[in-house]
Amino acid sequence: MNIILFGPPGSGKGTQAVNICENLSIPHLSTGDMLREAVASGSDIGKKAKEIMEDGGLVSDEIVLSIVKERIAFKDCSNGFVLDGFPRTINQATGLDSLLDVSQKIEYVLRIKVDEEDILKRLIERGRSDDNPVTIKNRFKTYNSQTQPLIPFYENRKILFTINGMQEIEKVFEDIKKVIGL
Ligand code: B4P
Repeated sequence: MNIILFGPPGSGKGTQAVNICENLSIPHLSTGDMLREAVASGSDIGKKAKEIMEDGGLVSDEIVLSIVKERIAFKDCSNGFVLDGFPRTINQATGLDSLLDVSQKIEYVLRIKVDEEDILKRLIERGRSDDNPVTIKNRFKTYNSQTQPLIPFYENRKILFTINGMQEIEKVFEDIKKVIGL
C-alpha cells in the first residue's frame, strides 16, 4: 500500500506514519527526517537545507525530489511505503508522479486536519530546534501558501481522505485504520 500523510506542521504526520508502518511492515519515508539527517551530517544538501528549515521555509523542490527519488528506489519500497511530509508543493506532487512506475500508484492521501492555535502548544512542548514561535508561524504561512493547494489536487483524483487530528493519538490512528481498511 502506498500512502501519503499530509497536514500542517505538528499535525501528527510523523506520529501516525510510525503507527501505519509498524502495522503494515512498510518503510517510513519522512523528508523532514531525511533533511535533518543531512543537516546533522554536514553534507552539501544539509548545508543548503539548514537555514531554510530554521526559518520555516521549504527546502528546494529539486533537492527534496532528488532525496526521495534515491530513497524510493530502494528494494524495501517495492511492497509499499508511507510518505510523510512529502509532497509539500504542486511541483513536488507532479515530480512524484514521474518517479513512480505504474505498480506504485498512490492509493491514499491522508490529510490530518488540526486547529492552528492548539498546535502551537503541541510543538512548543516538543521543543525541536524549529519549534519556536517565530519559526512555527512561518511554517504555517508556508503550509497555507504552498502546501494547501495539494488538497484540491488530490481531491480531484478522489484519493484524499480527511482525518480529525484533534483527538488522542490512538483515536486518530483508529480513524486512519478505518479509511485504509486495516
Ligand atoms: P517535518 O519533519 O515534516 O515536521 P512537521 O510537519 O512539524 O511534523 P509532523 O506533522 O510530522 O508532527 P509530529 O507527528 O512530529 O518538517 C520539518 C521541516 O523540514 C519543514 O518545515 C521544512 O523546512 C522541511 N521539509 C520537510 N519536508 C519537506 C518537503 N517535502 N519539501 C520542502 N521542505 C521540507 O507531531 C508533533 C508533536 O505533536 C509531537 O510532539 C507529537 O508527539 C505530538 N502529537 C502528535 N499527534 C498528537 C495528538 N493527536 N495529540 C496530541 N499531541 C500529538
